[in-house]
Amino acid sequence: MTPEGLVYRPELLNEAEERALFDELGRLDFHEIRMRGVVAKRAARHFGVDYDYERRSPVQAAEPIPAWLVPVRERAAEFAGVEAEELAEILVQRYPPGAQIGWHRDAPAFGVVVGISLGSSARMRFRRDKGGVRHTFELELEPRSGYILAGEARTAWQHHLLPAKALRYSITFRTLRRPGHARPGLMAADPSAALDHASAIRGLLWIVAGVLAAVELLLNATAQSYDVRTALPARANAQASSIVSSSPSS
Ligand SMILES: O=C(O)CCC(=O)C(=O)O
Repeated sequence: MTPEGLVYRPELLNEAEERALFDELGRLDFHEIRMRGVVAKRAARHFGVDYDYERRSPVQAAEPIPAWLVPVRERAAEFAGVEAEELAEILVQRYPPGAQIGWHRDAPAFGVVVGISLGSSARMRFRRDKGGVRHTFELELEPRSGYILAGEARTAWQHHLLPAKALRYSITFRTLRRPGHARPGLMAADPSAALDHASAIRGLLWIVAGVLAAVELLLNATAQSYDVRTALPARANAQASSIVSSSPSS
């Protein structure tokens, strides 16, 4: 089952473009990725918007996009049908042999994801549980290829990459799910925003239901200890009725 919203395009870049990018990437100073105290084998660099791996959230004001990435972002934007500026977050990752990325969905603050692969090919796996059934899908990310994660591929499916066999680089562009950063048409086509609102409302309803249930329990407990008609404690009411029943009838 192919995830809805997943688009794959081989040869998004040509070989000359890949070679030029490889030179730039070879000069780039990559930063370590640390999650819960563990340093990942792959390394990263963020442009446009920074990212906090511990909190899984974007942080504004990262380094500006370098000139050599501008045409690549334009190509990615053209591929995804968005304006280049909408691809506000750019993540460049270096996967040495053996480096991988675990199962995850991209942070909800991001919208559409466009990925570009360079160097070694990589196997990207998808999984989703629906109606008690596990669905899976696999995609070979060839060098110079591009992919889009939108719709369910972005929100309902998780993905991960198997360990790289040789050096691989990926450049990932992401829109931000904030008004003014994503085109209205794209936001409408991406159901993940609506899904997030729906789950927030569902969560709120569960809290309200919980509070109501607690109030009902409290009222029941109060009604059991007190005679609601006389507001006397139940024991006092029992004593009162036994006094009434034991008194001689006239
Ligand atoms: O390297 C890739 O193409 C995938 C990157 C990815 O899944 C991520 O950074 O969330």
